[in-house]
Amino acid sequence: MAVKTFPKIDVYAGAPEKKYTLFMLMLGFIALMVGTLFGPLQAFNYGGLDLYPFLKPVFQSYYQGLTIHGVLNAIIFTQLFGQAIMVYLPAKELGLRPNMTLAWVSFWMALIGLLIAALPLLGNAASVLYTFYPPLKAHWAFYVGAALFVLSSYVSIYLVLEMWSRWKRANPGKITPLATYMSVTFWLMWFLASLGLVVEALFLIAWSLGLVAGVDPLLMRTLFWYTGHPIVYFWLLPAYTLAYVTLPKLAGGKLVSDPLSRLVFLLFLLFSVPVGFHHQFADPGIAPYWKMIHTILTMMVAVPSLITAFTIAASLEVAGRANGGKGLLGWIGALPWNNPTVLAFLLGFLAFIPGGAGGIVNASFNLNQNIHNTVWIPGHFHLQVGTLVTMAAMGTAFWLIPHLTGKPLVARGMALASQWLWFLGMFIMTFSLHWMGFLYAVPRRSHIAGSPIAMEAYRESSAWMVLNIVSGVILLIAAILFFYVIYATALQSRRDPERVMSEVPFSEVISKPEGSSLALMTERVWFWFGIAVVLVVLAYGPVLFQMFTNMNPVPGQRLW
Ligand code: HEM
Ligand SMILES: [Cu+2]
Repeated sequence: MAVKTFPKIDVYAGAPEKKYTLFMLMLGFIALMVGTLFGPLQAFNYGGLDLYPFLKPVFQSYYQGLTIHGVLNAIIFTQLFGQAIMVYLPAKELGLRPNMTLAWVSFWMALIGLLIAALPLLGNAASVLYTFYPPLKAHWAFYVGAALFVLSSYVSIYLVLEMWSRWKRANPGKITPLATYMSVTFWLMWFLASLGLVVEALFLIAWSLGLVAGVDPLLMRTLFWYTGHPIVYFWLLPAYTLAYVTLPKLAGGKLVSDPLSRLVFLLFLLFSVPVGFHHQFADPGIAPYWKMIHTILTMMVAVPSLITAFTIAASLEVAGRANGGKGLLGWIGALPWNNPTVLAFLLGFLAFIPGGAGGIVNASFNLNQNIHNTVWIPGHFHLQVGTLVTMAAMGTAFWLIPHLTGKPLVARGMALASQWLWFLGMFIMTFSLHWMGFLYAVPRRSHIAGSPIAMEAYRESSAWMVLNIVSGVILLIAAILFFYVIYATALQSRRDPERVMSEVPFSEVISKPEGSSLALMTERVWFWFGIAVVLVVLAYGPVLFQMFTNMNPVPGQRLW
């Protein structure tokens, strides 16, 4: 393959959506890099090692760092990745261009919102963690910036629905192609899911500007978790989409079933939202009856992930056998483990098994009391978002950045090493956090290394603490390797002209949608969206009505 330097060619002239996708993606990775910076320091904290006094000139507290970590990693990075992938994939699949003016509007809304929110974050005026529960009260710019950032995703919803309807008009009676179907249901789910946060933001902005004297903490938490659970599916589904529509091909096989994959996304549309009380099992003012209903609905939303486990595993087995793997487990060894993208997904899904199991524990109403607000919880979700979602994004970057820019991946060995180390570090850290939370009730969100009393109280968990330090070191190295690889790839001046032309690696499927009654049923997207709305109204309506009609606003506090 010829690798030449083409300094003057505008490679994006014929494909402006590539530039948009690259910008969204790289902005997301910049957020991830800054947010991740604090990760190892937090792991050291839970190992009894306190490096925060050294940060003092710039960062004022553990909690300021933790807010930046949560906001940049879990809100900013994840959303930008979704806005990149879930617009670009349908565009390529349908062969259509999104409305580029609006695409750039969404980019600028995200960037400006991010910058507005960053000022109070960096100035220690919004150290309220990424859940920003009232009555903790941040600077207004934090809420306004965050709101603008989230509203940017509404433009993405429009972009995809508009491309979809353009395609439908040109292809009457045809079944929506798979990646587009996933993207459409994903964005509709997000629209429904985000409404809680939008309403909460109206309250918080009015409050932080002094227009109202107080807000009701219970109502705010309920609105927050209305969005707060489905937001994790908003993080997860781009990774699933990539696992369905690209991973089988990258691994050398085919997706086993297209209709079943649609069903998974339909189930997420239906059940992602009406489950938020599983974050409020310990809250007063919500009847146990309602908590039980949300428990059952939460178990329903585990089903599409179980189907995913089978579908992806079967597709990988097809790939392994196509590559010559024999016997019960031989196909596993025959997968292309030396492909950094495939490696990232394989390891990410491996972590997802204990991650999912822990999630079922969390959701099991009274079991939740054992682990609620302990470090078990960050142990759990670093397997999900910190490992699977993040590794899916990192792995995808390894082919997507070359695909978008025409620049070949540099330091492939480092890319592979970064994924092994990230997986290993996360595995060790989450293992120890789970046990520290479960066995010793070590609280999450606590600067324990800075408190001799806490260190004394949790002395018995010191063996697990050592593991946290080890994991922090490993993850720091993993992060340095990964960010080196992607910036060195994106910033080099070499371009490989053939790669600019390369296709998105869409998988072929074994069981096709044509002629499938399941696929036809799932195609009635607006009908199912209506059902999703009804479910939400049933699961939230009565409780929210009661809360809105019995508000107890309290004044804000700044305790930092
Ligand atoms: C180098 C990698 C990372 C390390 C070592 C790390 C470590 C930690 C630790 C120890 C905590 C618990 C802090 C506490 O409760 O006081 C935490 C919290 C958190 N992490 Fe990470 N993390 C890493 C990467 C990530 C990534 C990639 C994401 C998401 C994409 C993420 C999302 C979060 C979130 C949402 C919290 C909760 C913040 C809160 O409780 O307010 N982390 N992290
Ligand atoms: Cu949840």
